[in-house]
Amino acid sequence: MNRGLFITVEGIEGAGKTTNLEFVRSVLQEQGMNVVTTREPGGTPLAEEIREMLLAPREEQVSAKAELLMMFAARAQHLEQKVMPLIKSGVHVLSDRFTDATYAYQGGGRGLSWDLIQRLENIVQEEFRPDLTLLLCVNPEVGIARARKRGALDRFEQEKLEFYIRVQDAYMKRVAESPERFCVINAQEPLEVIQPQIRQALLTKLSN
Ligand code: T5A
Repeated sequence: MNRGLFITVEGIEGAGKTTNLEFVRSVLQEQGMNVVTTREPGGTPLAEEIREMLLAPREEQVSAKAELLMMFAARAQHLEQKVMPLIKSGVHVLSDRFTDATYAYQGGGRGLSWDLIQRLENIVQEEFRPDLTLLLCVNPEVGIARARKRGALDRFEQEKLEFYIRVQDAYMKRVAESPERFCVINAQEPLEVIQPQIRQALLTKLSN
């Protein structure tokens, strides 16, 4: 049996990941692919509990290393209990965020070293990496304004603009490191403009 593909969607707050996830799923299903969607941090009951701890605003300063380890704890659980069994059974998995977000937020945003993240990535994931990543890019000011319209802010949404600029820069560094894996979309345009572009980019990558 062929192994399923692991496809991830990335971008800063308000880039439109959640909005476009269903669209991406529909494009893949049109191609006859059996797709399950999931998200990080989260995706299993325990990993969702870790997500709640990570996102809750709190008085106590959260150590960047504690945050990093919690992201990877949630990821280890998600991979072992959900993602890998699906992929091994031939199902394609589409995830709202994965380890590129760790490089972007804990690396770019919090200033932890690429090397530290890479070591944890190797421990938790071994050789496993996404087959394809859709990166939705928006100007951080636009993304934050979109996300803030929704009301109560989580711990990451309370960061300053400079934080998201560093996050966005770190995403672009990831693209430069493995350009063959990424589809980069300018997500600043309205959905009716960007969704045909997403469709085309996905179909091109999948046919390669
Ligand atoms: N995190 C995560 C880490 O720090 N390290 C990690 O390793 C991982 C995995 C998770 C948080 O955890 C952090 C990053 C995050 O801060 P999350 O809920 O996954 O949180 O991510 P958020 O980015 O907070 O999710 P958002 O919902 O804010 O962003 P989305 O999903 O990109 O945006 P979406 O689709 O909800 O859209 C936001 C609003 O914009 C509108 C939508 O209608 C919606 O109202 N919109 C558009 N409007 C106009 N034109 C477009 N093209 C639009 N696209 C969307």
